[in-house]
Amino acid sequence: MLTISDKSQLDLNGFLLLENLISPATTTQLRKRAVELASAEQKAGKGHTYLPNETAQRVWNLIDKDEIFEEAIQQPKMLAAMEYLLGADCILSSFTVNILYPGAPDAGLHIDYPLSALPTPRPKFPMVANSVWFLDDFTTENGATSCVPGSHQRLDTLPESSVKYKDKQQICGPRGSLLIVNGAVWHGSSENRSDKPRVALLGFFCRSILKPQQDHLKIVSEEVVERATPTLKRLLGLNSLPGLNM
Ligand SMILES: O=C(O)CCC(=O)C(=O)O
Repeated sequence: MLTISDKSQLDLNGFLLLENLISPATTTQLRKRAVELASAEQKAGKGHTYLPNETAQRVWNLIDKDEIFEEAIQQPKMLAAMEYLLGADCILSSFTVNILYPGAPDAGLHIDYPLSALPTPRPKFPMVANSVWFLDDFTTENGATSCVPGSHQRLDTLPESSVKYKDKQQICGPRGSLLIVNGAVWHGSSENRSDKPRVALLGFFCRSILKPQQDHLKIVSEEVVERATPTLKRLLGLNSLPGLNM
C-alpha cells in the first residue's frame, strides 16, 4: 500500500503527507460530527479546552462517540503507514478531535507521549505515531502542523521553546489530507491567525507492548466492541492483553 517514496519519507523526514486521502463527502461528515461533539461537550460543561484563553479543544474517545469514527480509524493507507512504523500488531493509543480556534497561539514543538519521559538516548525505532486528519484546508494562517524534518534522529535532545529552528516547516494541504508523523519528530500545532476554527482529528497509535493513552477496552461500550471488525478489535487492544495471569 505504501510506495517506496512514502517509506523513504517516513524514514528520512519522519513524516509523510497523504494528500486528498479522504473523500470530500466523508471529510464533511467527519468535520460536522467533530464540531457537534465539541460544542455539545462545551455546553455540558465537559469541554476539554487548553492553550491560553482556552483557544484549543480536544474531544476524547471518538471510537465510542459515533460509528463514523470506527470506520475512519481503519483507513487502509493510514493503517499501512502505522504498521510500517510500529509493527503489524500496533494499537490505537487515542483518537481525538483537535480544534484550534481563531487566536490559538503556536503550541510549541514537542515529541509525543511517552517518548519525552524516556531516558536518553531514545530508541532509534519508532514507538508511537500520529495521523493528523485535515478536516479543513491546512494553511500557514490557520495553524497547520509544524515539523522539523529528520528530528526523529536526534535521540539525545528535545526542542527548546526559546529557539527558532530554521528547518521547521509548516505542512499545508487540502482538506481530506492526512499527515503521518513519527512521534519522535519535533512537531506541534501553529498559531491560528485566521478568523475560522481549524478542525483536525488525531489518530494516535503505539506499539502493542506500550500502554496506550486511553484504555479503550474500559472506555468503549460493549456494543462497539461486539460489532468491531477484527482490525478494530486489534486496534482497541483485544489481541495484546497480558496473557500470563497465573
Ligand atoms: O493538531 C496539530 O496540528 C498537532 C497536534 C499535536 O502535535 C499533538 O497533539 O501532539
